[in-house]
Amino acid sequence: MSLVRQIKVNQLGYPVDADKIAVLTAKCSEFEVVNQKTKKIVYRGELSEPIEDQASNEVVYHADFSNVSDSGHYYIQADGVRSATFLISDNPYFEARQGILKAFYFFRCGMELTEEYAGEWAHKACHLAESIVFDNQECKLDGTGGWHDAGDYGKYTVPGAKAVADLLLAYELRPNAFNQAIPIPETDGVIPDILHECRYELDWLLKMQELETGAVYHKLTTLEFPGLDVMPEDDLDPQYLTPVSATATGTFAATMAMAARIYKPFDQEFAAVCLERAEKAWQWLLMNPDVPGFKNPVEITTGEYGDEDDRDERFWAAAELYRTTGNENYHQALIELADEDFSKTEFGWADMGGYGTTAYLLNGKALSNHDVYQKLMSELIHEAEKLLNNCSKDGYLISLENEDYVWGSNMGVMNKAMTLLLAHHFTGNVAYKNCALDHVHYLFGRNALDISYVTGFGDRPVMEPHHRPSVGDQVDAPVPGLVSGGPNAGLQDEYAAAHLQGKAPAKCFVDHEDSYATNEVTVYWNSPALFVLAHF
Ligand code: G3I
Ligand code: 9MR
Ligand code: ZN
Repeated sequence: MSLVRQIKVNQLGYPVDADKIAVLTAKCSEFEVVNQKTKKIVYRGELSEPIEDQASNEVVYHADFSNVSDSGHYYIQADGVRSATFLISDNPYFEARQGILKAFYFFRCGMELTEEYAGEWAHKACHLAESIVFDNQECKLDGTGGWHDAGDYGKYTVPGAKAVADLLLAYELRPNAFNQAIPIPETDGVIPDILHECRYELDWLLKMQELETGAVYHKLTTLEFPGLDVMPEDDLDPQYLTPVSATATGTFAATMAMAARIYKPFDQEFAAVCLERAEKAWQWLLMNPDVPGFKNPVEITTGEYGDEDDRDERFWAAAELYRTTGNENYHQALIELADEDFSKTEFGWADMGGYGTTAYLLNGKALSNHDVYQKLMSELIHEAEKLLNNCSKDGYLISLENEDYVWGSNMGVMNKAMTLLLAHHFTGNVAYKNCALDHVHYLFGRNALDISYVTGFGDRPVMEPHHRPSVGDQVDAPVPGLVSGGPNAGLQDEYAAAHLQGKAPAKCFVDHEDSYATNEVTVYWNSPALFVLAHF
């Protein structure tokens, strides 16, 4: 990695009307904002008082240049050091937003990615063989399609459902952010590309449901991970449909209920199938109230996505089914679950209560139980207030606490921004939205490592993600638009353990292909980033 610059900015830039702050790790008397083209100094300012940043264990200073609001390219200089060149414009994140959505196309399994759409990252169709049902190995089913999970080629129901849900929610709340073609092969100018892209995953998710019972297979992977340089089409080991789980079935019911609602204006037939399947999954959940959390069979060593608590997934499913159908049975189920003690504000692959809360609140006060509505709203606001307060103490202005720098911390960064944006949606309090934007600045470079955590975007982006196609192809640049996991103090891979010992949490990251615990990519780290960017 190149030397970390002492002036950190969002390497993409800042919206014209937004607050604009750079973070400096060196003290200096004043800073200057320079117009890149004219070389003219357009603003001079003084640094803030020193701020002790816990997460990076550094003293930092803020340079506030919010007053600069003419569109253009700029950089900041102070005492002979300078920042990246960045853009101030009305729409500085447009390309990144398109790229982060396009990344889902690059994650596609089971079809050729042609040069027309994939450019130099084109590759042949992969994982076309029938899948073996692990518990009944005579039985083989079609499991083709969908998105690969991550840097590996597994397809897992729960994280796949989180990814689709973020995209569908982004579309529901911000349809105008998806007016323009990406383009992808299905682009038709009628159905927005984001819905075409989600359909690719939804069609696969439908294949994960056991038709006789309504339950949903937890995952579909090979027994072991393939080598890191294996291209998808060369990964020919048999793939297995593992036993079903309640978390998979719950998230399936929830996303299918969402899809039934959102696709209805475009494709009634598909919407009806989604609803029927969602209700079938719900019936299974009702008949199976006590299900142990999913455990990998001993022969299978790929990702587990284990989760002992399925109440949040049931809560989410009940909320979406109620919102889509208006059926009081789902409402009653939701009311009962809302009383139980689990987080109602999280958006992770393990804790999904936030989606249930969002669906219930979006459904509106009139159709809700007064007490439950108030309770969920106040929990969401309470969480947003906590995040706001965290940001005010953080040198890089984000809401993560030291213990949040875990595997996939960038999902945490974007999930928290999502929480703030939803709180803004329901209250109109712009402080929440501004704070969400600070999380975007962190993702694109205003962080302790001066790195953009999104491949292909920013002047110092991640270049060596733990992503098999990026490692295995002959192309120097990684597949673009991928959100890397980010700093992880857990150091759970050998490379991180060997190179990052003793570092502060926010610096436990290495842009190396072997570091899967810090530098892998996944669909469900991309998806909350897309939700967030749809707001700016
Ligand atoms: O939340 C706890 C925290 O309370 C605790 O203090 C901390 C200590 O390390 O751990 C935190 O939990 C971590 C958890 O991620 C947070 O989501 C676990 O240690 C960590 O092991 C766990 O990592 C998961 C990883 O799989 C290993 O199971 C990641 O969330 C998950 O995103 C990742 O998913 C993998 C798939 O298995 C396979 N495909 C690639 C994908 C991405 O790497
Ligand atoms: O590539 C795998 C990655 O997708 C997973 O997140 C990670 C943790 O489950 O495991 C990676 O695979 C590694 C395996 O666990 C250990 N041997 C090296 C593999 C990386 O090539
Ligand atoms: Zn594949």
